[in-house]
This record gives sequence, C-alpha cells and structure tokens, in this order.
Amino acid sequence: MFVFQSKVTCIINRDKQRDLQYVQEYKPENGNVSHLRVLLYGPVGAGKSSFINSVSNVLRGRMTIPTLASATTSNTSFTRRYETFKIRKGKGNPKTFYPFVFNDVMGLEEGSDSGVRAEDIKLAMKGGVREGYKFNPLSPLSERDPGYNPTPSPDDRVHILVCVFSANSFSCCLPENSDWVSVSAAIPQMAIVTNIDAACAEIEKDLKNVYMSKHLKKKVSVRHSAVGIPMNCICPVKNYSQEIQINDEVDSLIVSALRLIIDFGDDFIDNMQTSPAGQ
Ligand SMILES: Nc1nc2c(ncn2[C@@H]2O[C@H](COP(=O)(O)OP(=O)(O)O)[C@@H](O)[C@H]2O)c(=O)[nH]1
Ligand SMILES: [Mg+2]
Repeated sequence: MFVFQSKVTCIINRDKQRDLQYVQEYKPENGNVSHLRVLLYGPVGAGKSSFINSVSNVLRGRMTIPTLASATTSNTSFTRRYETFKIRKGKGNPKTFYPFVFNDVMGLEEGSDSGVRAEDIKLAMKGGVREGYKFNPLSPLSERDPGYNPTPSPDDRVHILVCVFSANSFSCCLPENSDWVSVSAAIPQMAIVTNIDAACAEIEKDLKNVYMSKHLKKKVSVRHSAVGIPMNCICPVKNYSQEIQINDEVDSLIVSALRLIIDFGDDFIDNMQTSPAGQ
C-alpha cells in the first residue's frame, strides 16, 4: 500500500515473514471457490508478467524461471491470449498450486490496433472468456465464438482487478470514461506501481526509501487522480528483473502487495456467496 510514514497510520505490515505466512496459509473460505482470480491490467511493459514472476520467486523462496516477462517492451512481443498463471506449492507429486491465480491483459491503446478491447475485459471479469482465447483487437468476443463461456463458474470470475503501471512511464491505457470501469466497480480495484527503482535514484540506492520518496509520491498522485484509485490502494513494488538472488527488501514489497490483493479479492469472494449467480 502506498503509505507515507510521516502522514498516514501504517496499516500495512511490512514484516515479510508475517505477510508471507499469511499468503501461504490463505484459502478461500467460500466453498464454491477453489481459487481467487486476480486480473492484472495495464500497458505492455508495465511489469505485469514480472510481477507474477516476482510473486512466484517470493513464494518459492528462490528465483524461478522467468518465462513470462518479455525481454523488451515492444508492442509486438506481448501475447493476447487469455491465460491463467498458477504458482506451484511445494515439491510433491501430484503438483499442487496456491489457491490464487493470475491473468494479465493489456488495454486497447488509443490510436493503435493492439491490445484488448474494453468489452472483452469486461467479459473476462465476469468469467465469460475461455482459457486460451486469443483476443482480437478489431472485434469483440461474440457469443458464437468457442472462446465464449456462457456459463461461468465462480472460479472463472475475476475477484480483484489490479491496475499495473510503471513509475517510469505515463502510459496507463485505462479507458477512463468507458463503461467497463463502472461495471468493474463491483469488483474491487487496486493498483501496483512497478519500476520504482528505475524511476527514483534514492529508491534504487535503497528500497527502504520507497515511503520517503517525494518524487515517487508525486508520480503516484498524478496517477491516482487520473484513475481514481485511492492512494492507500496503490502499492509500490520493485519486480525481480536483473537480480540473480532473492532479496528481502524486494520480497517485502511484493508480498505486502500480494497480501492486499488477496484481502480485497477475498472480501469480494465472501460477498459472492450472498449474491445471485453471475451477478
Ligand atoms: N528495473 C525494473 N525493471 C522492471 C520492473 N518490472 C518490470 N521490469 C522490466 O520491464 C520489462 C517489461 O516487463 P514485463 O513484465 O514483461 O511487462 P508486461 O508487458 O506488463 O508483462 C522487462 O524487461 C522487465 O525485466 C521493475 O520493477 N524494475
Ligand atoms: Mg507480459
């Protein structure tokens, strides 16, 4: 959570071990849901794949193969497929996974024909997009398409929407006025701001400076006003990018963001129990 020590009562616990234990022991209480689904949303290069990799590194306590992150931030390198990423728990066989999963999509960039249309993102949030569907930026997913899921289960639904943006860039591609934002309003929303190391020399020197950095605070305020996500729902993270070893400071921010994601998503899952199916 983006909290400044001097101003706001710190409700976030930056104790890595406590947060880690919390997320490791998490299990949705709602028996109709076997996993919490997180949708990461943001422009190409924002650090969505790197965040999933970073979560995997933290949870597994070691560097894991970074198969997801693109080596470049070019528009052509991202995949438009709707794909669910799971994180392995333990080493045993059969394989077991953490009860939270990730999908990532990029929005349709203005003036460009790449990205995922707002209608499709809205549909994905309701669970209406099948695994493996390749989004077409030129036309929305139709009910006749095999990629359309007319009967989404509670597991197929998105339970928390996380807007990902880089502190190093102003590109966000959040369609401020489109109606999917209001539809998604029923789903909790938060944001993570990545690349805090690249955006601020003080932070690059020492990640502990994250809550002191006026430069970062200014950048986040601008974004907060643009997308309307409360400041205390914006988590600063530094993703694993060039490191060859696990680092406590990096872990601490990642796991604290993950804990907030889980808490918000789980609140939504809890409320689903009392809402009619598909609402
Ligand atoms: N220094 C630094 N680099 C990052 C961070 N997050 C992502 N990157 C790099 O930015 C590039 C794009 O990241 P990626 O995760 O593929 O972005 P995506 O398109 O949103 O999935 C990769 O080369 C990452 O290594 C970060 O927090 N700090
Ligand atoms: Mg990616």
